[in-house]
Amino acid sequence: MPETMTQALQMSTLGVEGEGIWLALGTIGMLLGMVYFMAKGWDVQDPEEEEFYVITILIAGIAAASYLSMFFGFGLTEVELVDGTVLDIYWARYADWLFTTPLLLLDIGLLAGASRRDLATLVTIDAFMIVTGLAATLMKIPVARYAFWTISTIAMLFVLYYLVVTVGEAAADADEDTQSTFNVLRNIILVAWAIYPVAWLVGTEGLGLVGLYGETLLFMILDLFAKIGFGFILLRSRAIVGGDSAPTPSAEEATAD
Ligand SMILES: *C/C=C(C)/C=C/C=C(C)/C=C/C1=C(C)CCCC1(C)C
Repeated sequence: MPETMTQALQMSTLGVEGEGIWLALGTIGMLLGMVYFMAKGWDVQDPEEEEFYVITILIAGIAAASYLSMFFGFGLTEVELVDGTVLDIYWARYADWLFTTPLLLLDIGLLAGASRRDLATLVTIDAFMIVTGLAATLMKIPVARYAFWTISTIAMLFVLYYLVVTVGEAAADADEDTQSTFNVLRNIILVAWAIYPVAWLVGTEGLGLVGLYGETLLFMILDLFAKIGFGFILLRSRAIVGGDSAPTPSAEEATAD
């Protein structure tokens, strides 16, 4: 094989620091999760229960596509800072998160029986968090990067607060199954999500204490936990079965205001 082709192949399969192995594992993990959720939901008839399957399968599918694109080096770009430092950035993550984080919040919000207004607020602040996070990632001036990181992190604290307090209030009216599933999923979000800004800060986008190899591994573990682990617990729960076990958003809305 001509040398340039070999190099191109190595670039696309191993990544910059050999992190391609984690991107491959991430792709496989997301695909396995997606296939499992599809198989499990195959003959679900209940429309409410079906909704949770559709959302959760979509989350795994979007993440699988994003991981595959990063594995092939497509989702990778270089950002040159004003001091000449060049950062290797996997921007495809942010495209993934822009869709998957609102869908995760939709899953837990629908489970809790939150009102449509509360769901809309939560999703809006969340999208703001990802967009400002992407801005932090693409800025050329270091101080601007940290300024946007701070804005994004504040938005994340709002999302987590809103989830615990407002969505938590809606969940408190639900049956026992729903409440206990909500508590587990809420804790997964509280723990996993809070690590993302730290990973950014210590990783290549921030202080560079951890290289691309370690950072990609960390994000892969977090992504699988926050999406597949989350989906596994949600879809195995009896709480998602419709009828009187989970209040619908519209029923909740009628009593909430
Ligand atoms: C499946 C993917 C998930 C659950 C991703 C969550 C991502 C975040 C909570 C990211 C947060 C960030 C900040 C709060 C600061 C700026 C950098 C980000 C985007 C990593």
